[in-house]
Amino acid sequence: MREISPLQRERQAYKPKLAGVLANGINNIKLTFGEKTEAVADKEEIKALFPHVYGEPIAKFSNQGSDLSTSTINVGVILSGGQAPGGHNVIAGLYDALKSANPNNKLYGFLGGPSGIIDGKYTELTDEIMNNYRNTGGFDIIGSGRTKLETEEQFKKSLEVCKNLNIGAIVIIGGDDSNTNACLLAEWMKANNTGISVIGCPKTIDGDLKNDQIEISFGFDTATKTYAELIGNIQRDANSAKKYWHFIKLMGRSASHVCLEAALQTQPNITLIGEEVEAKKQSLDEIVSYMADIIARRAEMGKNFGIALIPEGLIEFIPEMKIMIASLNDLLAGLEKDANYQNASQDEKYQIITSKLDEKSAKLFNSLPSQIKAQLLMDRDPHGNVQVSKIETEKLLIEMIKVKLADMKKQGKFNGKFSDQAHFFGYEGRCAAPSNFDADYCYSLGYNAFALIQSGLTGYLSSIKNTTKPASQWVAGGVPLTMMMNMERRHGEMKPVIKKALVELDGPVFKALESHREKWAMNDCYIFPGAIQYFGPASVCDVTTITLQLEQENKPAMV
Ligand code: FBP
Repeated sequence: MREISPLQRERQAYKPKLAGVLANGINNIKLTFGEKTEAVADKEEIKALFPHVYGEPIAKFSNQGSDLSTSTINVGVILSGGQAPGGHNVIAGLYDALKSANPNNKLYGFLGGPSGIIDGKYTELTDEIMNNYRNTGGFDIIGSGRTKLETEEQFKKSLEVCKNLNIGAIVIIGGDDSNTNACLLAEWMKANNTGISVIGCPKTIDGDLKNDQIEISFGFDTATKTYAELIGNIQRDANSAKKYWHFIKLMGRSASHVCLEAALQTQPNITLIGEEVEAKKQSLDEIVSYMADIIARRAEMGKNFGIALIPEGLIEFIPEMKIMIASLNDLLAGLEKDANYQNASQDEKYQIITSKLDEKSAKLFNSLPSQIKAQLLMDRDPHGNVQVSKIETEKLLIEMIKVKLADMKKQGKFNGKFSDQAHFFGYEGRCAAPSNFDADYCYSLGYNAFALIQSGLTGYLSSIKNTTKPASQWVAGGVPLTMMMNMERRHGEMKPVIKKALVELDGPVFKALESHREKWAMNDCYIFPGAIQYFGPASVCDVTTITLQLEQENKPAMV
């Protein structure tokens, strides 16, 4: 018998709330279609690359009848990319829908991410396995991975595996890159008349897989609440000891939603938002000056402590860095098979790189501490992304601020003390036990994915809307994946990918931060949110993120 904590035992008994329209059971759902759709940008290129799944209409479920297929089906499920709280509940929702439709249906979990379907590594999910993972964090039920699905050979191997297991549909649970995989696979499966459909589910703690049709990606709610708890605890420590400046880097590779939400929940002294840095074309030096100024002004008030939140992806938003990183990406893609470069020492590598960069980027690269240089040259992930979680931006800023403050001291502009602590919160939140919101939302996403499959759809993303309302009012349907795609440069080539949603600087969420941050900089308005609550009043346990409330209802929420 597995040993589990008392909380996990209680949580296993939790029955996630289903979106209203799905709550009458899988055999009481009818599909309706909206207008045909277009890609968000680069329409012609996307249409040409996805001729069989492009432009399908938005799908919506109602209870006005029932027209879903009742035939027996085996489904394969893949967890893809970084972990996000609630993934197990997506699988639980899919499993329960599939079994309630027909107990002979089977669900196969492919092991270790997309590579599982290529290599034929799988397990059949059973009641016993599933029950051990309900309402738990993590992706360990079947594991995850970041393999990019794109070659003919990979697709053919996947088809072979599916044929052996008599699989009629595949569900890919992932972020923008993983759902790009889903779209490529759906296109290939349809183009080759395999009869296998592919449905995606929107996952990522980063919160950047969202648009008019997808209100939130799962995991964002739990992860941000977990980080907010930790930040609140540190704020209380800082406010007690009054001796450290805490620099806290928060995950979110390409967008600053996590940092923004955590800031609204905790009200720290400094919050950097990458999208703002880019819009204002701020240089690294300007960011350092902005932070040093707040540190000096607080020191004048006798406050030699504070909290600064830094988004993980900051470095790629600083225009000069962005240009340099884009050149590095192309250069490194070209040097992948260059034995001279691969066998060179670290210092020689820096020289080779510097000789190939333009003058400005070379100068910037050389000005960075060698640790950061090495981190910038690390392998890209299989989708071509820089591994920003490994770049210690918080430490880079601390070092640069020390130099700036020393200079300000000489000029009589800083008379305080600066003692630093660096933190990085990322992995701490990605496998937390899902909040009630994520538990319910994920279960509905998975259940809904099966409804999309039995409607005969392919190349769709499972969509649950109206999420700031009680689950009984949630709306269920599907969004064509091609609708979210555009062309972007990856590994030195233009590729079709799902467009990431960045923080909108004229949107209500950023405006809420902007209107408060000067007050939060000087006064200590810290909020201590405490741990996620699973049992208790709905006003505590079921409340959604401030981001979601502001985006969907423009409600002032806590701020
Ligand atoms: P996904 O986009 O796959 O959801 O992952 C996001 C993320 O958590 C980022 O915030 C972070 O930069 C990255 O994963 C870290 O990746 P890894 O788990 O490979 O270290």
